[in-house]
Amino acid sequence: MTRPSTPSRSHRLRRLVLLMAGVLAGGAGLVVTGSADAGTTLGAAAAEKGRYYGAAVAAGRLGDSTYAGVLNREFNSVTAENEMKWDATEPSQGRFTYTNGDRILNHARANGKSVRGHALLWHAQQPPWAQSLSGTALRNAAINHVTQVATYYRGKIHSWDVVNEAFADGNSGGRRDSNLQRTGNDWIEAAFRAARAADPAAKLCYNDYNTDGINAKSTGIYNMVRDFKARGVPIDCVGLQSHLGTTIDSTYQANIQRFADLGVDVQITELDVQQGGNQANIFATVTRACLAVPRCTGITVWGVRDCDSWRTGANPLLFDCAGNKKAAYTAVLDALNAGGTTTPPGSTTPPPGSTTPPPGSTTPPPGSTTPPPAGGCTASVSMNAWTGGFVATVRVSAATAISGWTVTVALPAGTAVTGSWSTRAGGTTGTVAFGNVDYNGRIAAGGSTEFGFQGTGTPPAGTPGCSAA
Ligand code: 9MR
Repeated sequence: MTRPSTPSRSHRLRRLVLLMAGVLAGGAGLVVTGSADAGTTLGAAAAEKGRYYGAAVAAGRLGDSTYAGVLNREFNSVTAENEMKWDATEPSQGRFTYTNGDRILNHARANGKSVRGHALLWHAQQPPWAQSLSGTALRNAAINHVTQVATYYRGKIHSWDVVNEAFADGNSGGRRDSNLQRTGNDWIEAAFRAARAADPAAKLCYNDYNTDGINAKSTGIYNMVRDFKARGVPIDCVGLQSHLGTTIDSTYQANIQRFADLGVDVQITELDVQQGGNQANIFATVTRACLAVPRCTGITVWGVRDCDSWRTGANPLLFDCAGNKKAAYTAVLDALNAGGTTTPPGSTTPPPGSTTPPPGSTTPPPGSTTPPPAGGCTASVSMNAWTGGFVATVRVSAATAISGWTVTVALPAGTAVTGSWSTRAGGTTGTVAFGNVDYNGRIAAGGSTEFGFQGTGTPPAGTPGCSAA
């Protein structure tokens, strides 16, 4: 088991924040942007900021009603803690087993949650047969593993940790020695290319620990990502695990920002924090740092309750063993609900205080004389398409407060929806109605939320319909 070295081991809150963005000079009009209603769960609050808030899930715990209750209520993204790793999915060479991975995936999808895939290649948790291979035989087996697993889950995984923990600790800034590394320094890019070919819709991430600030290890990874971007190696995001002790690096946010500046998303992938005097503050600091960087698209905590954590005795999570919310939970929720966020790319809602719609916005410009229909909702789409497939991110905006929504999308003939997140899809072909899930139906006046779907075929064109409840 790899342990990072750093850790020593209701009521409805309703704060409507209306931001008067300013009166445009020359009497052009009054511009008012309102933040969304405060979210009452982690997932809802994060969704209102265009992010996800997820948890690592163990298939064996899904039958625990306290565990499942907290998971279903609070989180809108899920990562399989162990069930999609190499030893779990290919226990003998060429024989693939997805039973436990599918249990987690199906639970997540049935409850409207997106799924992070973790992890295609890693030096740890390899099946014994792979540990005994080397050279070309291991390289071929590894790439085949990436291809098979990413193909099996094609269209169902929001982001894949394609390669996990390949850099060395300490000051070298170089790669970790491993059987995979000994197949040649290009093993990481080979894995990313194979993953892209197998699942073009998934965001492909490099994931590591002790990278939670600007240091030699994170700089080594930064240099690799910069090189990949320069040479066109497909990489979409960097995962910062963030297994934290009792302090947080003062360069935590700056480190996220420098990766974002390379043109990749950043995801906080395995957050947990040693319980102690600063736990709640550190959780809040991580949350604020992510919200401050537009390309930081989500946070995952590494487990649901303290007793579910791999860090026995550290009590590093947001819920106690009985499923009660801890002070750290409230700190995170408050940070998510506070103003001052930045809007991730693809979003069509201007950040609070903005008077200029982002490029590609389909919402009326400030000062427009055609407001959205009173009492209703509008939907706008950001489309990422390639030959044969697409991923659509849909923003649902409400002019006045609503308590539910349905977005209808007309798909061209031959096009089919293969997956969706933060919504319930009523069908896969023709005109498909996408309804809200429990945590994102309620939108305050002037607020918005996001969901997504992916599909095969030609992407739908035009503006979807939106009806509010
Ligand atoms: O939480 C996981 C634990 O149940 C496993 O025993 C362990 C085996 O290595 O892996 C843990 O998850 C790790 C994750 O996959 C990668 N980053 C470090 C995590 C904690 O060790």
